[in-house]
Amino acid sequence: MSPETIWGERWLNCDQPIAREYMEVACKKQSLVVLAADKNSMQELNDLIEDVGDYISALKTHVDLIDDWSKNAWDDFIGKAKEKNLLIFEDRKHGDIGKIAKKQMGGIYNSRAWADLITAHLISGISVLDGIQEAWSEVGKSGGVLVLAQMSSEGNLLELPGYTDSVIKMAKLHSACFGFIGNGSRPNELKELRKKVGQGKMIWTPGVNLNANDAVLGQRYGDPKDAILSGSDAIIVGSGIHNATNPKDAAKKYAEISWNALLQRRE
Ligand code: 5BU
Repeated sequence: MSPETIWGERWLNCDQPIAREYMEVACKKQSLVVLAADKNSMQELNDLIEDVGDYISALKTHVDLIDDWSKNAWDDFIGKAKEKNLLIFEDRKHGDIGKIAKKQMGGIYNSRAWADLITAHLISGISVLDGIQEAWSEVGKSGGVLVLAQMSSEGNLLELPGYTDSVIKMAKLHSACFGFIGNGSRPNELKELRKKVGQGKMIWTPGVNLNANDAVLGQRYGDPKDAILSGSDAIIVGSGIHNATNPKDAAKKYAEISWNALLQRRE
């Protein structure tokens, strides 16, 4: 079956090349899983990608939580992820004014060179998207921003009346906007978000874990199938996979659940 048949309206309306690339990879791998690779050493990251890389469709990183980070080790790791056909998504949560966000795409980590996707808050206005876009274009790369419309953590201030609506309104028409982060732990909120976003943008959701009791420090978890059926296009799973006794089996399980949910959604 073609990606168009599988993704339906989303394929037709999300026509950015990078969104199409994600949807194609998801079909090839039969997985809507984005791995949140929250490990602290390069060795652990390399082992993890080797183990589960075939069952995920994108790799989400926090480059600044690695103890033994070096440019060479990182480039190697990104190379391995690319061999597994993964989009690289740095969860930077930019939030500064445009010209600083642009500079922050450089620096030691130089995420403009390797990140295909990056997160941003719109708390300081739309210029953050302009800054990120300019940074990519200066190194001859294009990428997409996942804008935080909701969060999974308890008591987050994005829930204040009007915030999510304003973010969607501002970001939806910006060419750097790949889509929105939605709250994977609350299917009803997600359904509302999908209605507001429409079909033309991705919604990716953290806060997904089959074991809701694993949530610590204000994290909230919801079910992967519910998230996809409520309009999410990718489940972002961290500890549900990397803390599992057998990460490969866990990744396969999340992949299967997410893929079956997508098939069910199109019926
Ligand atoms: P977990 O181990 O599945 O809870 O990891 C979740 C990941 O998603 C982690 O890297 C967070 O930084 C990230 N995340 C989140 O949990 N909630 C949010 O609202 C956003 C990102 Br945005």
